[in-house]
Amino acid sequence: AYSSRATEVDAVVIGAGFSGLYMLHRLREQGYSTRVFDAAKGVGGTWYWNRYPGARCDSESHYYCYSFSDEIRNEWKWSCRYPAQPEILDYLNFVADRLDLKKDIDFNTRVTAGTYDESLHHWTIETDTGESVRAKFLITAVGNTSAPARPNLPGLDTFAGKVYHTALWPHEGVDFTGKRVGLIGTGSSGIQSTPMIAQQADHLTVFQRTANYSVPARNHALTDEMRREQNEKFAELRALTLNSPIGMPFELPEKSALELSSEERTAMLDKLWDKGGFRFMFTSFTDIVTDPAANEVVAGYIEDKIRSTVNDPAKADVLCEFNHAVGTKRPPIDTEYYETFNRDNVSIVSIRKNPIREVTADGLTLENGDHHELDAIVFATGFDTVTGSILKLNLTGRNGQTLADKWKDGPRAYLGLASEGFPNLFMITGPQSPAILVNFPVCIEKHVDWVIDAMEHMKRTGAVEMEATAQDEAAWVEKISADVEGTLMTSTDSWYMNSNIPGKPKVFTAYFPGMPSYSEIIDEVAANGYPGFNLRTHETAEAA
Ligand code: NA7
Repeated sequence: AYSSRATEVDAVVIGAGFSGLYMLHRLREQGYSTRVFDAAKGVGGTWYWNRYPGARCDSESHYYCYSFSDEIRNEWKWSCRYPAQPEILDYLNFVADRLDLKKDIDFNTRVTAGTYDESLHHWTIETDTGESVRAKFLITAVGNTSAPARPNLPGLDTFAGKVYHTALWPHEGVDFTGKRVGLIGTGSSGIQSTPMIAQQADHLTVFQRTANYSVPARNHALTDEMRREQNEKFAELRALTLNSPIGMPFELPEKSALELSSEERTAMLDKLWDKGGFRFMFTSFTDIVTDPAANEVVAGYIEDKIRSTVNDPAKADVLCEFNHAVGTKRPPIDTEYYETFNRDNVSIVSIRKNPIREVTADGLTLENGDHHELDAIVFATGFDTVTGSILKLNLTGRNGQTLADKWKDGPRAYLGLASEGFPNLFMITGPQSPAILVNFPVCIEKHVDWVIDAMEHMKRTGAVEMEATAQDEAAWVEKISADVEGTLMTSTDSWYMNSNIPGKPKVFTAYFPGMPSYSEIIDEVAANGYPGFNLRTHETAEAA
């Protein structure tokens, strides 16, 4: 099939998830010849790989989807408030088929390198299928949680049982019946899969390094009536979405937790706890991640809920062994996570002060010598987030500089979209954009549309090269850190802080003030002829 494909195109897009699919659609609409590569066998990105039991979206279905097409929105019916992974994957397949996108995607194909040629102004993209493709533009649509990370536990290769990672889950599923399962990690993936694995396994032991603060999702089926209402209110909800820092159609919080009496606070939190999901964190108070006292109010409330849910005080103690401020790591939402610890076949082990020393043939041993016999180990240990998936592409820009080298002290991405030294490279949901703090489709659509506008601008003005300036990029990088200074976000090791994996430089990796002000900034850049970028024609490029 490859021989029929063009080896010189306008654009190469890497990734066929939410970002890559919409990017391909827009590029094609504008008449750019495009090739898309994805290592998976199908579309879906994150939703292709993360097939662990319980995997589901934490944004509600009616806004965790594309907004660009009324037809697509009207034709698709979500079954519930928070759809599970198979349904989201079905949706992305539906969109890809509806727009006839798959014919331009090379599946089973991993990009192994990309190199910019300064004299010819194009990228050469190499793949593990031996292809080499030239493109004027290289667009990464590789997501932020796409490079699974697994700690190198000594002895893991001697383990006689099965080893899984939530993000690399076998497509045929896993049957844990009769098995003693150890699950490492209590982020969203661990918290979603724990209740499901517990229902099947003979025994489940959750190994927790960091106690998390989870809030009930309160998932439910959607009735026709509910869907009709969501559709009728689409414009109103969309306006709320675009006005929201996190890109969700929520009313913004108005008051500091500290302005309210203790009864008022509790009443507010009770109401939101019952509603479920992200509203609890994001519509309660204005100052949860800026004021330690406000933070303590919310953390204390969650702790009370955990202690009143979990019957065994010893288990509750472990689940409440908090060592970070609530909201400074990605907040999980759950379906019966804490309730699951009331089952006799589920235990929780703190590995914070007593880490895993080694894996043996029949289980794992902690530092203090405690040994846990296991038939299977599930790593819910997350990802080399944000930069991992981009750096894996082995990109080399101007003057032979690699992106890995340029980003050795942390990502440097002007507007979260481009990087100096890497002309005509655009990153959808790139580092230092708000993406990881925002309902992804909102940021994705914004980025894709912005990139298309930039390419159209180049076409109109005869530019062949668009490159961020070192100066404006430096100012942006500085702003990213300055914006979170003084907040609690910097107080924790988290993947927001690039510090979930040993050895990565600890820097905040997102634009913090939220989607609306970010959109304003990048819209203004577009409206003003792209200040902060050098736009070169053939002639000026040669002169430079
Ligand atoms: P996360 O949120 O990064 O969670 C990973 C979890 O694994 C977290 O509890 C980590 O503890 C734990 N972890 C990581 N490495 C280790 C080692 N070496 N030993 C013990 N425990 C470890 O990943 P998820 O897959 O849950 O979620 C990723 C995103 O997907 C999520 O934010 C949503 O956007 C959906 P730590 O907190 O680092 O101490």
